[in-house]
Amino acid sequence: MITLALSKGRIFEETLPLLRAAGIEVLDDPEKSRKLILATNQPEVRVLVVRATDVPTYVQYGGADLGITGKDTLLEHAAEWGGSIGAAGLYQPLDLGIAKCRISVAVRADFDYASAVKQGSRLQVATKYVSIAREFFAAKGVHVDLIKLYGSMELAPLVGLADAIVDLVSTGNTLKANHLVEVEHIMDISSRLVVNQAALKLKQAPIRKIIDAFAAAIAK
Ligand code: PRT
Ligand code: MG
Repeated sequence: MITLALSKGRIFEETLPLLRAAGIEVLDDPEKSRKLILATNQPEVRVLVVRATDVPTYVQYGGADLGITGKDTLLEHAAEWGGSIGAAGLYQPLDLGIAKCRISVAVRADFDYASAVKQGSRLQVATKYVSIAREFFAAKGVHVDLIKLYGSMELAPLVGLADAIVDLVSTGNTLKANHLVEVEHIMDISSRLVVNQAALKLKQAPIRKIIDAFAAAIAK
């Protein structure tokens, strides 16, 4: 059996065409079904529906052989393992180029970020991406207090919880709707295929087949 961990929503939707290219059709719609293990047209392939942030954990511990996860999530997970995905027993063979966005610093439109940085002020920064944020501001030499949040980061500057946020931005509509502006582009994000290193050895042929089919599909 080959088990693939996916999160609902954009990653699931954007993975379906890649699965199809590998000859795999998922037989249930995770938005409609309450099942957490979805069968596919291939009796030897199944899909687990997990929280986006849990995908690397499932793959690391062998609950799934493969998974698809955002670079954001992967970097934060790797940071818990000394910054290396290899140390977490993960192998990252492919950038799938799906669920693209960027990770940015944003502030209230009336906050003078440039002056605050220039003056060497200590910034309060709210984020789910504590490792990415810590590394970014350390490299810039900006002193920050990081405030860990699990969602709706955009709210923090509006209620005085933080001066700035580090969050994912795609269209920019969420920032705009909350009167926030992007002041730094930290990095581009896309989703990656991750594979359990031990599974790759034990189930080499079927896993390679999936990796190769995904690679061929994204090269088109
Ligand atoms: O929702 P849950 O807490 O379970 O987990 P999650 O939010 O991590 O999952 P999900 O499915 O929302 O996101 C999974 C992955 O999709 C992320 O890890 C990213 O790699 C990728 N992705 C791509 C995005 C976005 N684009 C995105 N725009 N993830 C989140 N957003 C959010 C962003 O956080 C912000 O709140 O959308 C909002 C901004 O969108 P715009 O278009 O208004 O700029
Ligand atoms: Mg979400």
